[in-house]
Amino acid sequence: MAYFYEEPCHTFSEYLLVPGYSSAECMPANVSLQTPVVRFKKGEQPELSMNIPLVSAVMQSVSDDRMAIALAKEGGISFLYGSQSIEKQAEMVGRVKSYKAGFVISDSNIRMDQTLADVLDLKEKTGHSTVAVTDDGTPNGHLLGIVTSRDYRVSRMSPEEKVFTFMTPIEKIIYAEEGVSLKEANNIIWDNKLNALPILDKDQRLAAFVFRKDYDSHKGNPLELLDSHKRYVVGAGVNTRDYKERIPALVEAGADILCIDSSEGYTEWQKRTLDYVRKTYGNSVKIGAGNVVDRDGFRFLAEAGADFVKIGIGGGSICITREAKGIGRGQATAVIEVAKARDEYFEETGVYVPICSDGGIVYDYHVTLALAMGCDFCMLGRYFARFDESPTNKVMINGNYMKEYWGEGSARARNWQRYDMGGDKKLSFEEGVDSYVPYAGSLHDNLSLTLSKMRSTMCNCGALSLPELQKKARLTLVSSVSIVEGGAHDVVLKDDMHLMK
Ligand code: RVP
Repeated sequence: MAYFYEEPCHTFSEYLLVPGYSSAECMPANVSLQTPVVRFKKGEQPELSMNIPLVSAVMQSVSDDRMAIALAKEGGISFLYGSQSIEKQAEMVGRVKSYKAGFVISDSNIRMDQTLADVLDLKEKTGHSTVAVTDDGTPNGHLLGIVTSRDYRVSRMSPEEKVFTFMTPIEKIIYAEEGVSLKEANNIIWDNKLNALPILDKDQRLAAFVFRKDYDSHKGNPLELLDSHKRYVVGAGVNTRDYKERIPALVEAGADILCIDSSEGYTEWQKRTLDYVRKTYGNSVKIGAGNVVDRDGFRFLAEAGADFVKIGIGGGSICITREAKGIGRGQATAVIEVAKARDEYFEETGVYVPICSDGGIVYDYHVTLALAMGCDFCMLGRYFARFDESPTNKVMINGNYMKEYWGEGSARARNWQRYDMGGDKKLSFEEGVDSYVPYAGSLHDNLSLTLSKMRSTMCNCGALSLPELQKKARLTLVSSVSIVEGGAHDVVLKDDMHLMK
């Protein structure tokens, strides 16, 4: 007879934290959000940790190189999506690893024979007012001039006016040569009262810009996550099919950590992939596996050598796996059980295998709940998809800005390997949807707010670190009636007054 669980499974919204004693030193400024990413032995330090417990999802609509750089600046890690060719994914890794903080590849470029109308279009599209004029209109062409908003007056000029008639030509531009340090570049900017300094290679090709505003923001990223060569840390998703080709290419490109991306991780395919990594690279290549939702799944992957184990089936905002296949488990219940299994494994073996709660984060406090329930970090898709830095289009719908967001199991992503258990490549049903999420602005602004809420909640629980939170947290299930009590109730919200007319 089938096994029946005695209790129903639960989601994050069914729990609350009950505050504990906070001493005077329990202030948000004193809270550390540092967390391990890879397995380590008792008494030793993990080889890779993060400064904030957040990673971005292995999804086309979430994690590309731009997102990876933005998140590493804040102290977290992006896992670049694997549903693309090996070459393209390795190039993305390469772009993150070769990115030099403060040196920005120009994203607004134009040719001399284009027009003022083209400049204005470009400005509208990128939101940037410094446009590089290169011989071929590419970011690395020969630099011939620069156009900023000080070079033209829309009211006095024809939109057909050619760029070369009003650009500031290269002879009048102050630039620096490749190899200059960020400090030197900023001194040039400062001494010459510039807003942007072009960096040229020895053939006078544009390599990058250094912007005055970026210098300030760079100084404002005390938690940025760097490797031993001061490059940003980046992750990459892999699958259980082409791993023998993909993994070497990603490792070669410099990926710091890999993650097997699958909706169902308790499989022989994952063990084979982990075996391959250990046989080929020993412990030098770090790789997480998943997803699982129970003790058995965790133990299987921990014993197979996973560096971290990812939890969650069917809880993602764009995920319809539960509807399509009838598999899954409430995310809170899954995290609680796997966290117990992780602790039990640690007791038995002296090896700590970090766990990641993947999907289903709706409110900022859900992250703190997941951490209190025992996970070491959370993976989020919808959350990051809303920001400027996500790879998708920003579109206006009914007067509101939205960003596109689609699941890896949707027809749009066509990432069938993830759902295909080794059989027919062309599965005929979808496990994800194509959707919009409300546009929310920059990653930095939103994340700062989320993190400050988390630190504040931790203080309410008397915890200054994540291990302390996990020890001290007291969680309670809430009844459906008390959920109503938790929102604004029995008042008429001013925004809803029109409903009373
Ligand atoms: P969310 O943060 O709730 O948007 O969930 C993101 C997670 O959803 C991903 O990390 C992944 O585990 C899962 N996902 C991605 N695509 C799909 C799908 O198409 N079903 N699910």
